[in-house]
Amino acid sequence: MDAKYADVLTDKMDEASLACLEALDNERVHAYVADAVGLCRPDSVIVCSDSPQDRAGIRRLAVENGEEAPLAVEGHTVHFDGFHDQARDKAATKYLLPEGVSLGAQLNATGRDDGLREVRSLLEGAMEGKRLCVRFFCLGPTGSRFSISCVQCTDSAYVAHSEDLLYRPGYEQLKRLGPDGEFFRFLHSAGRLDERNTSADVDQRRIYIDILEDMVYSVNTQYGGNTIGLKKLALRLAIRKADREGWLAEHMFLMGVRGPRQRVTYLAGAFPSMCGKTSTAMLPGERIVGDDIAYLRAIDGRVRAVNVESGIFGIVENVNAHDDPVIHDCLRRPGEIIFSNVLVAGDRPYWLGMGEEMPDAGTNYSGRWHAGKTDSAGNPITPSHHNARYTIAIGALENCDPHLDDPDGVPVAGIIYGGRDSDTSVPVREAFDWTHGVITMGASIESETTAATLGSAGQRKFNIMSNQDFLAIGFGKYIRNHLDFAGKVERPPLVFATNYWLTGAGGRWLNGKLDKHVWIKWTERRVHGEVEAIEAPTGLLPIYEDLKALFAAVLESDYSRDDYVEQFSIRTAKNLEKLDRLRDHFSDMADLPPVVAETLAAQRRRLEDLQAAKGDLVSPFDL
Ligand code: SPV
Ligand code: MN
Repeated sequence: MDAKYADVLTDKMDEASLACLEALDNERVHAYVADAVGLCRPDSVIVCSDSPQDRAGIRRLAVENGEEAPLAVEGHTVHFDGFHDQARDKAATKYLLPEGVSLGAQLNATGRDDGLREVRSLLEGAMEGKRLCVRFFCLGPTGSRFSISCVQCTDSAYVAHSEDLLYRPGYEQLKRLGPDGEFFRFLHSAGRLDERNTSADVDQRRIYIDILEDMVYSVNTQYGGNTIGLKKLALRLAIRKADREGWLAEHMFLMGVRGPRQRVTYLAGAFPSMCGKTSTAMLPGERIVGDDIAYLRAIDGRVRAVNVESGIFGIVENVNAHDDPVIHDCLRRPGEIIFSNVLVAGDRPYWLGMGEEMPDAGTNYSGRWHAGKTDSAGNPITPSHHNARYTIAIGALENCDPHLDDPDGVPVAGIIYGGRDSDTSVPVREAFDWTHGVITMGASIESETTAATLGSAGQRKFNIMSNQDFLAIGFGKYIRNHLDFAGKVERPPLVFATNYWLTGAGGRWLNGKLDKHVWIKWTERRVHGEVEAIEAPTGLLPIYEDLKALFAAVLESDYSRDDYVEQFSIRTAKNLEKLDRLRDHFSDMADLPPVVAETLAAQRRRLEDLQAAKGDLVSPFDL
């Protein structure tokens, strides 16, 4: 190691850590760690390899630091984030733009020089009295064309521990890459801690993404979505890399769906946060590859995809034995699990919708909690936070797909776009073709907001491919990349749109939570051309008899004709209103190809013709 880095580092770490760092023949890694240490001034530094001992050390440190506390079941711990630090902070997340670069008006950005000065001054001395952990991970399977190496420096052992569960170890991978190996970098400090060990200065929370250096800074926050660098922060960097290299980095689950004759068909699905993405990926009897982020590449004429992660940072609310049996079972067994922002009583975790009675007192994200406790504005404090989560390795699930770590990924036969839409779209439909699907389904996802980000829930917002929060390139360019992607393969995946959230009169849900399993099975049958469909203005709809047969086979339930008509009637007026809203959504996007406007205009004509002929609500039997 060059003397100028060794000077900064030698006094801070033991011989094992120093040797671990020196064994990486990559000057940029040394420079990065030395810069982080010089800036944040930790008391000590620990450098972790992929060894089980080093990983166990991080787990112990999280408890010693008081960032996690053991629970009654072996391997389970709980972590709390601060009261005002419970979700992704979109307003404080900004791209640092070099002079002369623009990402379009929609992206939250600030000048690079000023931004760096600001965030680095917040990080200055932020680790005094603390230990900095240096960790190496790999996005995607190791030893694969999908792999991206990452180096994380954080003063939070909770963050480092979470990453251990969520990502593949990457020390050996980076070592193999040699002196020129490229990597993403993350520097995080929880900042000054209060008496509960949570970030004290959340009003000074900053998450800044330096696109020039593939580096992310995060300070004065602990919530995973703001701090687990490899998650959405890396996704932002990966979207830029994918744009440069001609592949796609997506906010998608990946799952293998079983069909007749032992067949397994792989589907990817993009849903905004809290819209049923994880529970779809974990449907009982199917096989999960991933629940949150996927990279898709055209390889030998086919779309192949990997799970970028190897664990799940999932929402625990409403996980119960009836609706999500696979994960519910896993959350009760001994094994490594971090629960965050749940209610803890008698060393047991409790969450809303778990199907058990809640204790009326315990510890939660507000500290000591009792039923009826209110916040400073007089609003009730829920026992567990709506965005409370669990962190596990996917391998802990009984239905983990055997190809999880396959360096070539899995072949993707269908892509599903989901959203939270109470009044417009049918529960499932198929696009006429790739272009129709990308434009009217993926790029047009409109979803009601949830507790996964700060701000009020329940407002209708567009969310391009469910990836809009993370887009680091112009929206128009991103949509164009999707359209062009089909040209790289012989047969693009079929495209579907689902909506689990449709309501009828009086706001009543039209579907049960398990119905999604039928929609997913229907898409699998369509991929193989085994069921026919009905042509509607917005896409292809299932035929009643096929759904009836699937409801009987999958859920052992009777699907009535009335339910079908109510759920699959085309709401022409509502769909036309959505097209009006879409006009604004697309209006200020630069770089959109003309096919976008043409496709939307054709959809409008079809809807207007149907409305003129048959009215505002048209039964699928009248199409
Ligand atoms: C999401 O909100 O989409 C998540 C969790 O998957 S976070 O890490 O906050 O992005
Ligand atoms: Mn997500």
